[in-house]
Amino acid sequence: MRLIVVVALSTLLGTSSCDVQGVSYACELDRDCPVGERCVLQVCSSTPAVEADGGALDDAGAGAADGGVPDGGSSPGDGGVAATDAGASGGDAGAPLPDAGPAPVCGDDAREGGEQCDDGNVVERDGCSSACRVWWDEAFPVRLRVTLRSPAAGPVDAPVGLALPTALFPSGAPRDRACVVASDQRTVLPVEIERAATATDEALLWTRLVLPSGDSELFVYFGSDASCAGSQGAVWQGYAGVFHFEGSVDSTASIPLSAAGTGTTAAAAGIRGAALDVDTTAWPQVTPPGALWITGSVTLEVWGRLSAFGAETSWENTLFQAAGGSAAQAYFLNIENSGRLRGYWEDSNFDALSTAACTLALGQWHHYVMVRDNTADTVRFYVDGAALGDAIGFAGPPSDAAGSSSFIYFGGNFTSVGRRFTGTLDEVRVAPAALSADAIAVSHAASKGALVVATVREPSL
Ligand SMILES: [Ca+2]
Ligand SMILES: [Ca+2]
Ligand SMILES: [Ca+2]
Repeated sequence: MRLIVVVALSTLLGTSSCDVQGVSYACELDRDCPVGERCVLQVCSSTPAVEADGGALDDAGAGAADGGVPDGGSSPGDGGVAATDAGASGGDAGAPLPDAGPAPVCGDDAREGGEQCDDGNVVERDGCSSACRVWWDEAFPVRLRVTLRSPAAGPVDAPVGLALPTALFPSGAPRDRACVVASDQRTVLPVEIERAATATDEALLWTRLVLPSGDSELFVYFGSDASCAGSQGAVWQGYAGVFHFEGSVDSTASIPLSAAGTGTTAAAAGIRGAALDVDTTAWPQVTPPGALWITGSVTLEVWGRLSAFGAETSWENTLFQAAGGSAAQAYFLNIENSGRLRGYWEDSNFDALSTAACTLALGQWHHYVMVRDNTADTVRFYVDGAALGDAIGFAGPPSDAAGSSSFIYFGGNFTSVGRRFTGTLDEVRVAPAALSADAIAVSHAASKGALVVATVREPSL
């Protein structure tokens, strides 16, 4: 019953900003909240009225919250919530008393009792759930609170990769669906399920948002039959092709991918999920190249892990080659044994090495990028999210459209065995635009899982 006094006093004081109906306030600790409220799931809440009477907490002493009014057990002054007085403490000597006050009603536009919010309705997905929780949709019993940390200096509209450990899924819940929701508990973000969780392995998801600089949060809801999948195009908007090499979802742009050469590519462990082992006899190709044949601005990205250095002394370790037939090459990128990236195209015959080199060692994953900016007339190279040397100017872009037998090779080279890539390739992307340095830093971090600094299951296990 003392708790009733707590609630009444809090109301009397009337100074709590948390008392504003339909609005909740973030907190880390109880001390961040007004008197009478506690920090529950990082939101100020008057939930302690319910916590009570286990009798172990606020009831122990003569705290100010008790108002000094002894509860003799005979007064009908219970203005509040029923059923909170069942505990042994607090001096309830007599028989249980009838609670005169009404139980909280969710949807009455008044925040009461344990309600985290009350927006005047019992509608889901509007920031305050049908159970008056700061929760997107009560149909989903579990969510993950994901804290992201962007390495970029400013906001970046970028795909963000998430990995959800199988152990976090509710028992028996579908593992092949999830909804990703922004921190406002309203905005549903695009989602692509790269790989559904299995009994023994994590789920891999991609979403897309304008990622602010520094820390931010998003939520992944799961445990329901409802599905938010099917918006892959939105996740990869602005890309001509994205290849995860993950079974049936190896290309988000539905670009047919096949093996070129005389051998076969083999599935392997990648920087994220599965990848492809390639060698001098087999590598993935796209034929015809379709939207991947780009003569304008372009960004080429690939994760590669060399298992053997190229056999030649120049032009080794091809990452991309867009060539073939009667068409001149639209782009070409390799990582030389020296650790320099080389870019090339025709007919203006651009051929340049990065002005700096990285340290290239066998067995290590690296993220290689070339950006051709046809507005600035420059080429920029990146390794592992950072610029490799200076921008390099060029005189003119490639001029040929794709020919009837043109192709895109990842790791392959049609002129020389010794120039091919031997190792593993993963997460290949081609965008018909000159992506910014920030976007490339985010892409690098997103693929290797480095954007996520914390994943908390709510409710906890
Ligand atoms: Ca209410
Ligand atoms: Ca609502
Ligand atoms: Ca992969």
